[in-house]
Order: sequence, then structure tokens, then C-alpha cells
Amino acid sequence: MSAPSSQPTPEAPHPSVLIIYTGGTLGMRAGRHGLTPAGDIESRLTHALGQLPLSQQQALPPYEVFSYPDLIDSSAITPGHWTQLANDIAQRIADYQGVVVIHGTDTLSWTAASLAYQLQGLDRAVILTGAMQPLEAPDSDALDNLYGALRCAREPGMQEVAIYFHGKLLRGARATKQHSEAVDAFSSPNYPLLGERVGDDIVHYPSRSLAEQQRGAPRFELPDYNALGEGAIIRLALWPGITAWQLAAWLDDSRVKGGLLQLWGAGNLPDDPSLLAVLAKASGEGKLLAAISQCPQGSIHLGAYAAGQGLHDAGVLSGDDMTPEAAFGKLVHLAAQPLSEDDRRQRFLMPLVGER
Ligand code: ASN
Repeated sequence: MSAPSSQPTPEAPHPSVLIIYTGGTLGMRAGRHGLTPAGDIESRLTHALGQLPLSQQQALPPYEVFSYPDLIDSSAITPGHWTQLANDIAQRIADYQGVVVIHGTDTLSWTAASLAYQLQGLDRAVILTGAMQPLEAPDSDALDNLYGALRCAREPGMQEVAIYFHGKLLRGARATKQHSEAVDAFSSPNYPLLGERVGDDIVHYPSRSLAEQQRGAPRFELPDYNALGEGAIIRLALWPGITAWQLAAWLDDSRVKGGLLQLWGAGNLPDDPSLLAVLAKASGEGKLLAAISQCPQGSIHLGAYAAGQGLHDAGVLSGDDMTPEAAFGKLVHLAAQPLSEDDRRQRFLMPLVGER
């Protein structure tokens, strides 16, 4: 898969929005062992969107559908899928007004964060959506989510990867799944909404968008995450009583190239020098280590407490107020590129797509 040969030309956009279907509950049907991804999505979408009130139908852009042949429950997603999806979007986006990705909700925010890093410099919208109930289920949230996502995808001021779900437009690299059952399943704990649905309209807040802040020169960064091999970046949340040998069991493995630590509160670790020694050894071997909080809201401040003092010296980078999805996705993204260790560390600490 290769990057597009030319960048999109905003002066002459194609009127359609491209819908990319990856699977997820939105398109599932009941099978013998429970809900399972189902195809025939184009005619199902036409039928479902045709049930909307006429005024809403008229407000929708025309669309084309690209469906993956192997549809998945998003719990099966891997960084390899993120690479594939980013490449497929990069190859096609210049021909469309924007892109909607239909994705399972379980890992939707992980994919959104990864796409944000890979599709830096977008000059139009890539909107991920899904549903908690299948399209054909009674009172499903699917149709409203599709309606909103299609409207957002053609919004000219939207020039980033975002999630539209239950009336809210969230920055992709700031969002997280907050509920396993409710239709209001996503939140953006440390960044305000990019927009929201008001009646039949979508209100967009341009001053919060990447287009206003730091879009920069259009460029895509499409590294091959497969090249990292399975499991090169790990994620580990502290628990009371964690020991150095347990931490070492993850970090000493030569296949591991980096890791995300989820610390206590504002960035604290148990008062145990042997834990810091394991971290310092891994950093010394060139492994990229970063830390965020286990708290869903707020930031870490390494060294604010004595209990967090040694982390900086052990080479652990502050992930500030990033979501686990954004911090983990950034480690994967940086580790997959031919960068020096210093460059990786520097880029981790600077905001690339408004993720921190
Ligand atoms: N397990 C489903 C998925 O992530 C959940 C959903 O889409 N609501 O594919």
C-alpha cells in the first residue's frame, strides 16, 4: 500500500462523502453465538437513511460505500489494521468531501487516535462512528449516529480525525469509551467538544478545532505498524503491591520497544527503588517509556510528590493529560518510524494533533 501521489485539492472537492465500513455492532446481525458482523451494508444504509424525515435526508451529502471483505468485531483490532485503514483513507480521501468510518465501539477511540497521528495535516474531516445497537434493532442509536457523522464529514472547518457519537463531536485523539452499555458511550475528559447536534443541525466550534490551531503543512505519516511485530509496545497500570519482578517480566523482554505506564493520581509510583531501577534499565536500553494517570480526568505532574520524583531520572516521559488511547497510539506511531531516540522522545513531548 502506498501514500497518495498528490495531496487533496480543496478548491475542487468531489461532492460525495466516502463511508468506510469495518464492522462493529452498527452493522451486526444476530448469529448462533451472539451478534456478529454482517455485510450488504450499502443497501442496508440506503434503507435505514431512507427512514429519516425528509428534511434530514435532504441535509445529507451523497455518499459512496467501501466495505472491507473481512468485517470484524472491533475487539479484534490490531495496530496492523490501523496501518491498513490509514493507507486506505490516504489513497482515497482526495476524491471525497470527507470520510466516515463505521467502526465497533470497543476500540473506536484507539483507532481514532492512531488515525490522527497517521493522517496529520488533513484538510478535511475523517469521522469515526458506530453504535451500541445494530442498525435494524428497535430504537437503535445507529441511524442518529450515521446522520450526525455524515453531516460532520462535509463540514469545511472540520480538518481532523474526530468521533461523532450520540450528538457529540469529539477530537479523535482526546476521546475514550466511557460506558459499556449506554448510548452516550464516549467522552473527551480533558478537551471540550468540537461540536454537537442541536435539533437537526450540527454546531461546530471552530476555535477548538485543529484547523485553527496547528494543522500545519498537509502531510501524511503512514508507517507500517506491522514492522514492529506483535506486542512491541505494552501498557501497564499499577496496582497496590506491584513488584519489580512483575514489571521486569514485561519490560526486560527484548521484543518490547516501549511502554505506557498508568500511575497513581498526579503521577506517583510506590516508594520502591527496585521499581525505578527496572524502569531506568529499560530506558537505558532505548525503550520509550511514558506515563499517564489512572484517573480518567486531569494531568500528571512528575515530581510534584516525592513518590513520583525518580521517574524523570529513570527516563520516563510525561504523557501529561493524554488518554491511554492517545498515549499508547503515539508510542506505537513513534516506534514504527525511523527516528533517533532523541527525536522520538522530543516528539512524544510535543502535541502533534492536539492530543495533549
Ligand atoms: N463489540 C462491538 C465492537 O466493538 C461493540 C460495539 O460496536 N458497540 O465491534
